[in-house]
Amino acid sequence: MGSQSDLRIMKEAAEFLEEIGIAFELTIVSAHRTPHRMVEYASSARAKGLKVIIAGAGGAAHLPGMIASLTSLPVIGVPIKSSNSMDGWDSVLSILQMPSGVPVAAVALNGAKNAGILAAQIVGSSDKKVAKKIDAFKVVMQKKVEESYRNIEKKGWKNSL
Ligand code: RP5
Repeated sequence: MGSQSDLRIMKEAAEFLEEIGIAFELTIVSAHRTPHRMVEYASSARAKGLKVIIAGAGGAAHLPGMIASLTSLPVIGVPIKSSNSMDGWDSVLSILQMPSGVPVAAVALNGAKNAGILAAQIVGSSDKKVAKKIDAFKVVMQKKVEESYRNIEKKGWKNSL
């Protein structure tokens, strides 16, 4: 993430990866304030054993795109509504509108949990154990929705229109 101030959002990705048992590292790498560290981090990421990079940044969010320009690992970008964001669109568009040849998988504004899930799915595409855990997560999610609509149906509101 680009700043300590992004942690309140980015911790949702970390929490998901922790829950599902995927090893990860969480750190601060700023495209604008520590550009040399960003180059070093991105260019050594694959050799270090990383499989996916989740990069979260707000405002003029250049971090995900710049990281993607420096590595062949998949990069997931999390646009963050930060103190320097106008309304969040600045960050969304900075991450979404990448030039041809340098893709970043952009999730929703503040969508760090989805970034964690997508990263796990990328790892799971070649790791059966991880894939099984994601399948189990989806079943839990489905059951929660089923419980919600059953509760609504119990009230007799199902066909009230
Ligand atoms: C971006 O600027 C960071 O990713 C953060 O979202 C935003 C504001 O940073 P701080 O001024 O809070 O450190 O580069």
